[in-house]
Formats: sequence, C-alpha cells, structure tokens
Amino acid sequence: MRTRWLAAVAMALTAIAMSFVPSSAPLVADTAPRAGEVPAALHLALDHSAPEADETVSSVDRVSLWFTQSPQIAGTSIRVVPEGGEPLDLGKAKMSAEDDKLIELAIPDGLVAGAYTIYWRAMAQDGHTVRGDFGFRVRAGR
Ligand SMILES: [Cu+2]
Repeated sequence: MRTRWLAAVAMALTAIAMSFVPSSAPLVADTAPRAGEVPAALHLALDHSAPEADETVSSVDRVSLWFTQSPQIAGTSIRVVPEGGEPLDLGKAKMSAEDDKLIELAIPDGLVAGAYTIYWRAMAQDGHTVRGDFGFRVRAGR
C-alpha cells in the first residue's frame, strides 16, 4: 500500500536525521530550552559549596560558593539565616583572590549549634541573576 510505503520512508528519513544530531545535544528532554530561554548550561549556576547542602559541620568560619562562571561581585550576595531567626549581620561576600568563580562570606565568630539556611544570589557576566538556597547544620559541642 502506498501510504504504508510513505510511512516507512518518513520513518527512515527521521532515523537518518536523528543520527545527525550532535552528540553534545542534551539527551534529557527537560534540559532543552523553551522559546525565549537561555539554555540552562549557559547560565551561571552554583557548582558546589562549603558547607555542602544538608551537611552537618562541627564548626564553620566561612561560607564558600563555587560557581560555574565568574559572577559580577556587585550583584552577588550570600545571606546566612538561622532557623526561626533574622539574617546574620556578616557583611559582604567577597571574590577569592585566587579563584574568580569562588565567592566567600567570612563568619569570624563562627556559628552556634543549630540549623541555618544560606540564601545566595549571583549575577552572571551577561547580567542574568541566579539565586538559590540550601540548608546546613552546626552540631553542638566542638
Ligand atoms: Cu545568563
């Protein structure tokens, strides 16, 4: 039948076209950008941190955030908020002199035991602002 033959040709052409998709293309559908969005991989993002998300530490003298790109320090901030409390007055986050993707907030007096949330905001070189938050705990006794 003619329609069945056309369907087979269409499937073959689709398979050929798929084989030309570069291997660097995202494999997971939900990472694909929607119209008007910048692909997620091109945005600045938090790579890792110290303390890590959900980590319990015995003491902490700074928050360190490593980003995937060097942010604009003027649009970048870190807040530390104790559970049920107000943001701590810790001054401004600073860019590491050795690593322009590392932003640090000093906590010279350390933190008392308890749960904390870090709220961060970072401005990419392209002007996009990205924000996020994660929690960590300081255990009692040193
Ligand atoms: Cu961007």
